[in-house]
Amino acid sequence: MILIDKPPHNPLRLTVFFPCYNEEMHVEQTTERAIKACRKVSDDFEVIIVDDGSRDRTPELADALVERHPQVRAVHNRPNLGYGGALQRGFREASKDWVFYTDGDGQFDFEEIASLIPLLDSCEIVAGYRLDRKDSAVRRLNAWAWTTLVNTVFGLRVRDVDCAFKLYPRKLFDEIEMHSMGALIDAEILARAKNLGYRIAQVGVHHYARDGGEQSGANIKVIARAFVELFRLRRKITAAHRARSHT
Ligand SMILES: Nc1nc2c(ncn2[C@@H]2O[C@H](COP(=O)(O)OP(=O)(O)OP(=O)(O)O)[C@@H](O)[C@H]2O)c(=O)[nH]1
Ligand SMILES: [Mg+2]
Repeated sequence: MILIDKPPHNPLRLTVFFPCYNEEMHVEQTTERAIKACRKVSDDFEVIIVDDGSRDRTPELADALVERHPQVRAVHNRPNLGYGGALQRGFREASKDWVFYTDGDGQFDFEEIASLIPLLDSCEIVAGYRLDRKDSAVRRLNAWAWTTLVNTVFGLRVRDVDCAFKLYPRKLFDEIEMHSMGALIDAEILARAKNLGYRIAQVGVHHYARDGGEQSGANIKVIARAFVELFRLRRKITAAHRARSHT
């Protein structure tokens, strides 16, 4: 077994970030909820709003939140880099030992971070899975097929690969490269972490219907891009694994 040198989780030094693309309806409430939940689990935390090239009022609202809350930072991708580009930015900007992300549109409950932390006693990564996913039957079926495909291709055993509710040790992001700019980003991080020997625990979390704003997660372009990236990524990861085994 590979032993990972992981930072302490008691006390928990925590970065929480969430990507926002045209989330003017949600960014304020999401930030307030993030701060409230962080206060309950950490004395040393930061909240990062990753504005991904939004064209609505998200950027100004995010900058105003920074003025109001000393724990909050805002970073702006210009132009929009896509979901994967937004997550990459959040992981690269994180400065605390542990980094948690979720969506910026209120579909998850930050308070459930507390249920991830005890699992760090026995693993290095905690991935959520949606207990009662509030999406259409077609999207749920697609997500099941996608998770099955990703698990098969990368030898993973995750229940809900794209669930935006995960906690990682920040040092992982010094050890891996990230290339996915689209929806494949979750699979890429988990697959690369697994190859380095990181252990993944899983916990059920609640999921809420999106209450407005722009819906785009089921966009056909997003799905097509994820498929193309999946097979490219498999080639890259296999090559990286071979190179490591020869050194
Ligand atoms: N769609 C999309 N979301 C982005 C992008 N960059 C950041 N995000 C954020 O990523 C999060 C997830 O995107 P969502 O569009 O909510 O995806 P989803 O939850 O699968 O699907 P719906 O909410 O049903 O559209 C949200 O907080 C978005 O604001 C981007 O380029 N496209
Ligand atoms: Mg959403």
